Amino acid sequence: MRAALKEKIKNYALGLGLDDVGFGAVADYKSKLSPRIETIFPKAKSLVVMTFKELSNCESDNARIAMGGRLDIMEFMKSSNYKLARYLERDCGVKAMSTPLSYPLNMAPESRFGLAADFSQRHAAIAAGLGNWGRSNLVIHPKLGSRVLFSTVLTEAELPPDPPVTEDLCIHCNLCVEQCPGKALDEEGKTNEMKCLKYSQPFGIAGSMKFWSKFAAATPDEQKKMLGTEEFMSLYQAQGIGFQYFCFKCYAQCPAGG
Ligand code: B12
Ligand code: SF4
Ligand code: SF4
Repeated sequence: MRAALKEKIKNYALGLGLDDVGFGAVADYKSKLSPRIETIFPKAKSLVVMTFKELSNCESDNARIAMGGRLDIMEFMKSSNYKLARYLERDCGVKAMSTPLSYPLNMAPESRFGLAADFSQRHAAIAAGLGNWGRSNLVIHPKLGSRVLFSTVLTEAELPPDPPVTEDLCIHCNLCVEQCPGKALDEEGKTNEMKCLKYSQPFGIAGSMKFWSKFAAATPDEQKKMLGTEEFMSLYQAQGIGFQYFCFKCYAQCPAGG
């Protein structure tokens, strides 16, 4: 009965056109920094984790083309999230909740101003047997490699979990560490978030704070000039589209998997 429901859900999810789907038990979700799943959805028993392979856009040195590919995949992911959760509720008769694949994030100090998500997609992927940690701190999928994104639907249905990936998929080539422009991966098992952010999101929150502090201290004439700069326009654009990544190196260049 549970196995049949799992199969039905799996077929539906794969039919959406995504690349892989895994099932995990809530008890196997082991994120130290994110809140317990019970605080989000008390009846949740299973995680249905979807895997999406990113296009080659992320290899491009053109930051707009690279981010354009990310925006495309995020749209597909959000729609798949909603469709799968709705399928569980409407067609399978079980409660389900989608989880954000990136934003919104909790901006309170205890969540490190948005750096610890309410739900960790990497820990969910590991619980659902979709991969394990690489030296980059990204989750490597056995067939699809590092260049994948994850999104999860939580459900009250008890679905048989998939076996964990136990082998080390990272080939320890050290490319991610060497190629990181921000030296954010030097310490094993830890991403220096501030160093990563400086390179990967130059027009993110830190860039915004820098600009607006300068703006506040400027004369009206200087302010007028500042609003005509590439810096302001870039901040405006990054905010308009949610955020804009300028670096995909650890993610796009990893040779593991497949
Ligand atoms: C906030 C965030 C960021 C922040 C902070 C990153 C961070 N250290 O957590 C910043 C902006 C820096 C960032 C950068 C990137 N991100 Co990001 N990010 C997120 C987000 C929204 C939340 C992450 C979170 O909650 N972190 C806090 C908790 C979970 O981290 P943690 O418990 O401390 O675990 C960390 C370490 O302790 C360590 N770790 C924990 N347990 C273990 C166990 C072992 C054995 C090892 C070795 C390590 C290890 O790994 C973690 C990474 O530092 C997630 C989406 C989501 N909701 O999950 C995407 C997500 C993690 N990001 C993703 C990506 C792709 C990126 C970037 C490549 C940017 C880009 N251009 O796309 C870089 C990669 C940086 C890197 N190599 O670590 C993907 C990763 C996919 C994958 N294949 O693993 C995610 C899952 C988005 C998604 N929906 O798929 N990100
Ligand atoms: S780039 Fe090399 S060292 Fe880094 S995660 Fe991939 S396989 Fe591992
Ligand atoms: S996204 Fe870029 S800056 Fe951030 S850890 Fe990866 S390679 Fe380094």
